[in-house]
Amino acid sequence: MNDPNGLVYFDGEYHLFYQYNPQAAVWGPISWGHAVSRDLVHWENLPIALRPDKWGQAWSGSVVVDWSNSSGLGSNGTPPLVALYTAHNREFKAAGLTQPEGQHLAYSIDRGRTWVKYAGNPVLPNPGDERNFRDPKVAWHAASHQWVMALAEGDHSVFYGSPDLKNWRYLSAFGRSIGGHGGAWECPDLFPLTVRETGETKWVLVQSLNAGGPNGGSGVQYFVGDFDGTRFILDPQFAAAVRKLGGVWLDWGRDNYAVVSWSDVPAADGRRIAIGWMANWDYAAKVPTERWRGAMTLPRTLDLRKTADGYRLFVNPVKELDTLRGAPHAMPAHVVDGPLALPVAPGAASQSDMLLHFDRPAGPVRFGLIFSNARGEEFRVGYDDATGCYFSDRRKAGDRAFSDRFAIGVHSAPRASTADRIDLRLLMDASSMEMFADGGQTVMTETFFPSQPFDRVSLFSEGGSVRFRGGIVYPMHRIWPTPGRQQVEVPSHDA
Ligand code: DQQ
Repeated sequence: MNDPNGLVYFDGEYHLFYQYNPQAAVWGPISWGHAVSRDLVHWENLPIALRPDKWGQAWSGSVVVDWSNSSGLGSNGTPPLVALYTAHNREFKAAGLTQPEGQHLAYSIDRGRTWVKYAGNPVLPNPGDERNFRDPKVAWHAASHQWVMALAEGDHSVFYGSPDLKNWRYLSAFGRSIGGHGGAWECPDLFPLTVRETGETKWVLVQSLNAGGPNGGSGVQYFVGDFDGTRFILDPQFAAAVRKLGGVWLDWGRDNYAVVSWSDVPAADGRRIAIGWMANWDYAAKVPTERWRGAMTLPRTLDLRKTADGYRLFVNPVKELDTLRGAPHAMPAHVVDGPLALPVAPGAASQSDMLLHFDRPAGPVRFGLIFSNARGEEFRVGYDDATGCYFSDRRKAGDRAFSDRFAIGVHSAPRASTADRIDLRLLMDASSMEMFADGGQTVMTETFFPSQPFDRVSLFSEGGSVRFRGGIVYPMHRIWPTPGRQQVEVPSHDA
């Protein structure tokens, strides 16, 4: 599996479609896999939703609830779920097309269980000169009374508008003049958020980039500004930050891509909830998992805050995950000088939710946590006051011979907060770590492949001591009733 697709909330269910090759555990002829959840924690697998057809593979896209039946595709008062996705055709010349990619529509009137491809496809044909023209993300824009589609096109994004999801007209482009963004833009997501400090509404454009990510390979940046129904206008202070930093990143780790958010989450909920693919195109096809490759991150909330540096997203795991917590293990305050083993519950080193607090050290001290096992494999994560960066280090964390690019191993993220206290939340899950620092201001997602589970955790410091102010470790329960349960599907193609 790769990108999450078609994230929509409808009738009590969060839908997660995703790029899926049912034939092999490497990227290949792509369908839309499908899972649903009522709580963002437990997921149920459903049959494949969209399969390749004569127009090509079913590449990334989005789903909306067409509440007013603007498309006319609903029936008996049931609003249709409408998917817009990219058909990617490898044999496009033989098929009489000038380019491989165009935008297609499919709809469902049975809660996303079965899908009908629209007879009038493609609804947005390739303009003829764009090889990379894909990943439609659609939302209703109330102020201009139209559907707006964000679409990736080469090294920038474009916006299209529609009254009915079937007829699309070009609105504008964004990103051509942004410096330092040489890779391919993919999977844009445009949505409004209320700024917590000021109450104003700002627009966020989340934008995947491959290559050009902050620690190499693919990565996800974002932009903050205004959207007037035609154009996305970048906030000037944010533009300056993009120029200065070479990008403002949603996640600084190596393993988070194609992040998109759920549409149609009830307004009363008030959350913008997103999920990403936990991998990097640098090595995604080679990771040493068995029978499968690819996983999603945990679902995360995106909050827009006004900081001293301007508008920034704060990213945190959804609160529903707290329901998986086992008995808390409190860790007392301590001065850390060298390694200090932490007594945690069995299993907690490799499957846990950890909340840890430190004083910012007075000198250039490097400190954090070491997860390790009896084979001498270890994964490190922490903060280095000499560089002002969070870091992760997976150089000794197990198998890395499968890819030269995976083996680079040490990744860093500049700390955004200037607070005297350093707050870390780490979610460990066997072969992944998701770090949310300083209330979600700096985020890193990393994968690693130890030959046996990490079963020890230590605090460590180098170059001086650091005051650990204490913390809590929760072992996390499994979400699956039986280990390793898998759904087997027989692949086929639509006519
Ligand atoms: N993956 C999809 C494309 C998208 C890319 C193909 C991003 O639609 O641009 O699997 O990971």
